[in-house]
Amino acid sequence: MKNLANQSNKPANEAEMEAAAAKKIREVTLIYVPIFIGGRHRGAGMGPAALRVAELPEQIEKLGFTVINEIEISQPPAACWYEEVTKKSRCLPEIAQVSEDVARAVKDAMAAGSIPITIGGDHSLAIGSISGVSSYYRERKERFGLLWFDAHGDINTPDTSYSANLHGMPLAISLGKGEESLTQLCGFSPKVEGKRSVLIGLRDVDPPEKDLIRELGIHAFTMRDIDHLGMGRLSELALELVGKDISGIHLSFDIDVMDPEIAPGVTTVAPGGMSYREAHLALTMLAETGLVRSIDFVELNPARDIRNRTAELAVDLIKTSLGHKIM
Ligand SMILES: [Mn+2]
Repeated sequence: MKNLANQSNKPANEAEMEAAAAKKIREVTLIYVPIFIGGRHRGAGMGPAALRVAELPEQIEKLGFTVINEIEISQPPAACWYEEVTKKSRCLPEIAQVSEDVARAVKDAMAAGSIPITIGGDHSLAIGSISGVSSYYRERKERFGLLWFDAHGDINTPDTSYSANLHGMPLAISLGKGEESLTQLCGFSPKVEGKRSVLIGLRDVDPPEKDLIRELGIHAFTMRDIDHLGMGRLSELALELVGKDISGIHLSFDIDVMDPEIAPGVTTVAPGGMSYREAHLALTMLAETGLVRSIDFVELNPARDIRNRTAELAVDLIKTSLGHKIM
């Protein structure tokens, strides 16, 4: 005879998952930010166009979401980018301007009840998107966690950066370290705490970045950890570490975390990256929490891509982040 008690008592996490799915937001705002002045290759500016060629909005709608708005935030004239680098942060006022615009757009999209997906462009746009996300939760006296997929630490400061490129600094800035005009965006700092921040996929980290990761108490999983633990176990750990007392998770996904064999269309190539299956498993498990409330997808560089393959991969990964499943 069947155990009826077991049938009515679903495992707690399954019940929680169903509840999360029931209240799931079904609206998306796409915020295109074709910015390249935070990095060192113009091609990053073509990322949004390549994702539209790969039918990003249409694919999102096929999942049952409504794209309620598509916004483009353009970067100021890029004269700063051609000047000889004499400062510690290249194009600082220009990026501060873009960050302010991105922060406002992201916060407005969340307040309107949609999931903002900010499409890069280089990773400096996360300075703005995380500011917008953080302002949104701050006004509601709620907390959020940060999952940052990247081959690199992105946690340099003006004093440690070799290149002065701001796309190597957005995580540091979000945690309150760096140029004041950026850390103080929206009038407060830090935007997120180290203990609620998890880095995944690291394999190219500068020595001062390692020090700052430790100092700020950020949870960091390298490719070695992925190989050793497996992505399933690692994702469970990451989702525990990001916090229990949070209302949402911000996903900041740098496409260079993927192995360059399958994602050649990036600026800062680092061999030995995540496989197609590892990335989809991590993002599926993240989506199953029902907590994904805001997303960045950055650093696609179509000038380095092969037949838009990396853009198509990015569209697949965005769909999985929104909850697309095999079954
Ligand atoms: Mn990055």
